[in-house]
This record gives sequence, C-alpha cells and structure tokens, in this order.
Amino acid sequence: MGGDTGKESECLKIMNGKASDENVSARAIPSCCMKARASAPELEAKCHSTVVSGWFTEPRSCFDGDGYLLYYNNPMWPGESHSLKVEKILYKGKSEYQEILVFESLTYGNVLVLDGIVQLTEKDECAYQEMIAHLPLCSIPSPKTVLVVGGGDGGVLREISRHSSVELIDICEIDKMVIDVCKKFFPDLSVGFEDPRVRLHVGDATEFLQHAREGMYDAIIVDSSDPVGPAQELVERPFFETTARALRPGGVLCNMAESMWLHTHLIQDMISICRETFKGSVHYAWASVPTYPSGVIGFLVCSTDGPPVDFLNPVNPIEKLERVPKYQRELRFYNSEIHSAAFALPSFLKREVSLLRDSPTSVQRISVS
Ligand code: SPD
Repeated sequence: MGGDTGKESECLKIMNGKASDENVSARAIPSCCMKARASAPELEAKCHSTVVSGWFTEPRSCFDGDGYLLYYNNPMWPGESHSLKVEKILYKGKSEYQEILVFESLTYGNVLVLDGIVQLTEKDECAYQEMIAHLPLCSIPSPKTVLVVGGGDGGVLREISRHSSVELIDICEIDKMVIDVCKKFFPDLSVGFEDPRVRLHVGDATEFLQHAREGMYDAIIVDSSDPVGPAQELVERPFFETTARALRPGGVLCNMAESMWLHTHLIQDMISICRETFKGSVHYAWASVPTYPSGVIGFLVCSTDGPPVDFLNPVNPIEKLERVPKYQRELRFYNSEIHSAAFALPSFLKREVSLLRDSPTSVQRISVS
C-alpha cells in the first residue's frame, strides 16, 4: 500500500468531488468517499440545514416539496444521522469560510457546529482535546515548541498549557470568527488563548508551515474539521511533507484521523502517505466521543527520523507533570492507561489498514492471526 499513490489520490479526489462523474460511476465508491454521489447537481438545491422542530440533526437533512426525507447531504457518513435536542440557539452566522452555529443542547451543554457538522460539545470535548494534545506531548521528553493547526476554539491550547516544559505554542487558525465566537460561548475552552506562551496566527496553515523554520517544532497537532472543504488539504501529501519538514528529528505529529467505523479508506490513505513521509513511527489511536459520527474519533501519530518515539508507552507521563494551576482544571478523560489503551485496535481495522508497529529504525507491517 505504501507506494500506491494512485489509490490514495483517487480516494481524496472522490471525497472532494474532483473525480470525473464517468470515473466515479464506473466503479464502486468506498463508503468513506461519497462526495460524488452526495453532490449530484439535481439533488443539491433541496437541502435544509440545522434545527428543525427543536432538534439539530447532523448531517443536514434534505427534503422534497412534500416534506419527505430525500437524503443526508454529507459525504463523510452517508446513510446515518445524529440528533441533539436544542434548548436555545445562541448564535448563527457565516464567516468567510463556513457557517457557524452555536446552540445550547438539552444534554450536552453548548454545541459548536461548523457547516452543519458538530465540532464539540461542552460535555464530551474533554475526550478529544485531551487525547489529541497529550498523546503526542506525553510521548516525548520535555516538549518545548508546539504548533497547533486549526483549534480555534482554544481547547487544545488549554491542554497544551498543562505542560510546563513548553515554552512556545504557535496556533494557526484560518477563521478568526471561530475564535471570537468561542471566546463568547465556550470560555472553558478559549481560556487556552490566555496562556502567555501562545502566539496566534490567523491564516492558512499550509502557507504558515511553508514559511516555518526547518526543524522548528517538537510537536505539531492538527485539530481540523473534516477533510471536506477548507480542511481538505490537511490530509494530503504536500501538507504532511511540509509538516515533517517543520518538525525536529524525533518530533511528533498528531492529526485528527476520523472514525475507524466509517473512514477506513481515508485512514489507509493517511497512513500510507505518512509511512512514506515520516521516517520514524506511525500509529493509529482512537477514543470515544459520543457526539462525533459513530461515537469514536481517531488520531494518527507520527514521528520523524531521529530519537525513537515509543508512542504506546508515554515517556513523559501526565501524572508526573508539574501543575500549572492558573489554566488548569482536572483532566476528565486522559491518563496514562487510556494513552496506551488507545493504541489497541479492533481486528478488522488491523486487517483493513495494515497497521504498523515500530521497529527501532523502521516501520513494518504487523501480521494479524
Ligand atoms: N466530525 C467532526 C470532527 C471534528 C474535529 N475537530 C474538532 C475541533 C475541536 N477542537
């Protein structure tokens, strides 16, 4: 799979509607790559978004003139939807990049939705933010320089702030409006911006990384939305190459990597690219997040050539960190046991994506009996 770049670009092209209709209809479309079908022009005009009869439903539901459900307009998880009961709509707006919705839910606290997709809820955000930050930072000794790509809500910054070894936290978020809205409605997350080690850059992360000094960062954390639209390039080869260049030898990347139940093809693509791009370790981990599609989310962790990184056994355990009281609340999800457990994978996933185990100097496939 490592050299199968044709397959990799095919998946990403289909997801993002770049493949020609002829090519798409001539073969079976993988379940994680349904953009081509969902964006068929005759269906596009009939979408209704967001809140209907007091319920928010993801993805957006599309009805015919008589009110019958036609389809769900999201290429990432066709054939299913998830609803939350809305108590009150708190904010609705449109930035240069996306639609932003914030509502108070009955059971999950305030909810942030971008382009119709749930990004976080107050109740379960801890699982995602804590894992995406501490999986990489607890895997290397004394991280000092960290870059966050995306992450405009501030939750990942809040988690990085727990690490007293960190001296600099750059964040590159493209959408200033997301930052401003979160400061108003998600103060428990946006508190992350108050850390004096944080330097905010509003702009395109690919450009930012292209100008970053080679070997500048100990860790890069990609906290993006799904790879449809603005975040598409964050799962493509050029982005991973620029990321690897900006990491020091033995530096680590942690990238949001979707659901093992829904996106095995995408995960395969990402692993395939990263095996070629990062010369250290490449691993997949996952956590339970009830309000994300299928209730789980994955993380792809990679290290560059250099001092070996054993992601499975945290060398910088969170329990031993010196407390930085000002920005800290208790951890709700992450601990060292969860860290190691997150790399235990179901058999179907090991088989489908040929997941990897480290050897001291290289990566190799593991066999599954
Ligand atoms: N399917 C939704 C995935 C969202 C990942 N990003 C969430 C941002 C939280 N900081």
